[in-house]
Amino acid sequence: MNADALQQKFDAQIDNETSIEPRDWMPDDYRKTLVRQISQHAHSEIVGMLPEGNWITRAPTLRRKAVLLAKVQDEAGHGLYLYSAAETLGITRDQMYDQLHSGKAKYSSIFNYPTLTWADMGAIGWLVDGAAIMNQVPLCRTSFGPYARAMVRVCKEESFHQRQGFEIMLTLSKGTAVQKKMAQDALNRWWWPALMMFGPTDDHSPHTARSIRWRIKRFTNDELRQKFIDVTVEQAKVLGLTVPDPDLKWNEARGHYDFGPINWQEFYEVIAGNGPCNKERLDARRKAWERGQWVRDAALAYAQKRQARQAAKKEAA
Ligand code: FAQ
Repeated sequence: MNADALQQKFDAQIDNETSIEPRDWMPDDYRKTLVRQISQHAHSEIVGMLPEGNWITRAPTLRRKAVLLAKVQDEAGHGLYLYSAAETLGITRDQMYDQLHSGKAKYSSIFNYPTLTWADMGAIGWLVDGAAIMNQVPLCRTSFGPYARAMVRVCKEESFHQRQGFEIMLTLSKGTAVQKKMAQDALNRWWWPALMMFGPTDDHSPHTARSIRWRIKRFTNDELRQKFIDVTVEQAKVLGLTVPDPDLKWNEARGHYDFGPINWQEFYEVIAGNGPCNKERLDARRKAWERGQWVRDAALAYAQKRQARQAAKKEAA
């Protein structure tokens, strides 16, 4: 097939909602966009283990510890599915790690904020996983098959994560005055960064229009942010907590909540590497990579030994 015919076939697949699979022809920019988004998504899952990992040894009860441990472990699994999905596009895992460790690849801005109290575990599950679900449920229908399939399982697990966070917030907000204050303080600190997770406003988002055309993204950043606000404000009412936005107001005509200005300067500072914990997060990942060298060496040596043994057996047979 010539280039035009290949392009036409690809366009028809997109228009007919037939998923694009790794061996299908695809435009270079489509491949690059997916490698960028999927690898950054994978990095977010892996770096995202750090803020909560910080609380595993300090969880208030054995039940909370077991649940948090399972959640953090799930995030590792999500990272691995996503790295595998990205690998089908021709990039290697080592290349992706290198991009993360060298600071070239981004990961979600949200994971550059510190987790100061136990209530932050509640706020992360409720708000951060809640925002992740809002963004990822539409990705179950993204046009690239391996990414869409990975998202189905990820979303099921995220839904458990969101509920465990909400349950922590509910327990604290129905607890003592000090516990309720702790929950409110966590909401105050995580609310605005959670809204930033959806990315820049549509008029400042260089990738959205094309990603929507290719059906990689099904909704724009602003559409998803608005959906999240509409759902989450109602949940805050159930908790009896106050969303830290004096401009928040139901707009009958729009059928949505109006909300106050987001501090985009803060967002751009964080994604440029200057957030409160960027350095700490990257240092932790780099250190883990260096300290894991012996494990990778041992696994490789074992695989080579096994391969040699099997080859010798075959030869003898
Ligand atoms: N943080 O033109 P757009 C989770 C970058 S998973 C950092 O709008 P796009 C689970 C963007 O990459 C959370 N950078 O870009 C969990 C681009 O930079 P580039 C992660 C951001 O791709 C919970 C530039 O700004 N989820 O939380 C952010 O069309 C708890 C221009 O932006 C995903 O990755 C940001 N918030 O839309 C784990 C979902 N926003 O690449 C542990 C998949 C934007 O040109 C614990 N990704 N940027 O250098 C997406 O849906 C999209 O990539 C967006 C951005 C919506 C994030």
